[in-house]
Amino acid sequence: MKPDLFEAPDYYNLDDLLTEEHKLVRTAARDWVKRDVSPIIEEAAQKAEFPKEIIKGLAEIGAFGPYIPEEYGGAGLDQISYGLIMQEIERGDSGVRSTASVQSSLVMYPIYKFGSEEQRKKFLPKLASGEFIGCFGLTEPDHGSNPGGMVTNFKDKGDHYLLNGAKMWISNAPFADVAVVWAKDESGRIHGLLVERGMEGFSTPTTHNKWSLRASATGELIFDNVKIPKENLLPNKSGLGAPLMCLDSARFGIAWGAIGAAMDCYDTALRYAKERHQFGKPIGAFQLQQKKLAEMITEITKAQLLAWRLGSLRNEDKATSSQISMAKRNNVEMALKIARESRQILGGMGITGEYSIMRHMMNLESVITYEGTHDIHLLITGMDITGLNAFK
Ligand code: TGC
Ligand code: FAD
Repeated sequence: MKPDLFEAPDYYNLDDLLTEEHKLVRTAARDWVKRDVSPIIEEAAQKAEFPKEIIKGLAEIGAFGPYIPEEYGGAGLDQISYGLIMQEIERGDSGVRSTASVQSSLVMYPIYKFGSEEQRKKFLPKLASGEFIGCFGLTEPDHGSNPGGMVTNFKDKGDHYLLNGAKMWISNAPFADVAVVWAKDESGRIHGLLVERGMEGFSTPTTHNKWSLRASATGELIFDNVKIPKENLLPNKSGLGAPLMCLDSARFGIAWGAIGAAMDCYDTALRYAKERHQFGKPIGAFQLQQKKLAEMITEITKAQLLAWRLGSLRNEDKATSSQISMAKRNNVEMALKIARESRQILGGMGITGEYSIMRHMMNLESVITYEGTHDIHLLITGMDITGLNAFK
């Protein structure tokens, strides 16, 4: 793979909106991605292996629990810092950002928000340091966009719960130490349970043959009469709203992360367009290529503004779920379109692993599907503005 020459575009001087702390956090993440992710990520993706050696670095840049309070091992940062970290990581690879998103927003967040003090103390510091890796089991083979229909269930057996069912498409599952699993009790109410590796009847087979997010490990969670100690139930919230609150946080991170992937594709294509000559001049001198590049930077700038404003609203605890859906949907589609256009600018070279663009493009096909598909987020916006529910 070519050396990482990335230079971040900032067409509207958005850095002026950031604090010194935001810039420091971003620089740490950006430098780490250049040093420790870029040199190894292409090979990891080609081999379809999660590069476990980066876990320590992810913890060191604050990517595991950026906004979780420091007393539990988190970085105690604000939402814009969290977004910037996700942006920089996804600039390297969406699969690496996936690992960080799941750990932070889908595992640490529910334990922090809905867990007991004992659960917080037992799990959060180890998750923050990367000693433990977590995963989040919501999706099932027959219930993806409609998680409320889940059939995974648990029964109260007096001194423990008995968990049965299966989850599918679970990021980090093959090597996770702890899974936050959403399951129905005997009355059909959804609860979160902490399922630990080694519990009898719990297995995590790997999902193979992915053309997307190849550097992220995906698997199933299978529960065959798993005995769950009662102290492993998250006590402080139940109902579908609990996992959906976690998704709000992760979707926000994706809205920023997708900008990173788009920036990397744009920056690569811009450099290539200035260096590659055809018909006696740089291809960047042709109007058709300039149109592509000009539209890309316009869309990146709009996405940056959307993400920044959403981060400010989240810092004030004012962002709605529908606003988060709009940003996730817009920014991921923007990144996917930019990846496709950038790949064309590189001609044949664009399909090789010499450049990051094709990997980003394939990764983004998952990003536009997980955490709520492109269609689902449109319907959430539709419901918000009309007051009419298209799901029911
Ligand atoms: P609905 O009846 O509308 O709502 C059920 C309850 O939840 C409340 N609620 C929310 N609460 C917090 N945050 C939100 N965003 C919420 N949205 C809804 C709602 O008020 C209600 O509360 P209550 O007290 O009245 O019961 O639910 P529904 O069944 O009609 O579904 C709505 C829909 C379709 C929007 C929702 O199911 C949905 O978002 N579906 C998409 C599923 C999804 O995103 N799955 C993601 C799986 S995890 C993943 O992909 C991780 S990838 C990680 C990586 O690698 O980065
Ligand atoms: P379906 O829900 O079957 O959707 C199929 C199609 O139908 C889509 O185009 C969808 O938009 C459309 N559709 C569905 N309902 C409607 C409707 N009402 N109106 C119009 N169109 C509709 N899940 C987890 O729980 N944890 C994870 O860590 C996790 N990681 C993932 C990692 C990867 C790589 C992938 C690919 C997925 C992951 N997922 C995870 C699952 C992901 O959230 C689901 O794939 C996603 O929610 C869509 O569900 P589905 O694949 O079952 O598709």
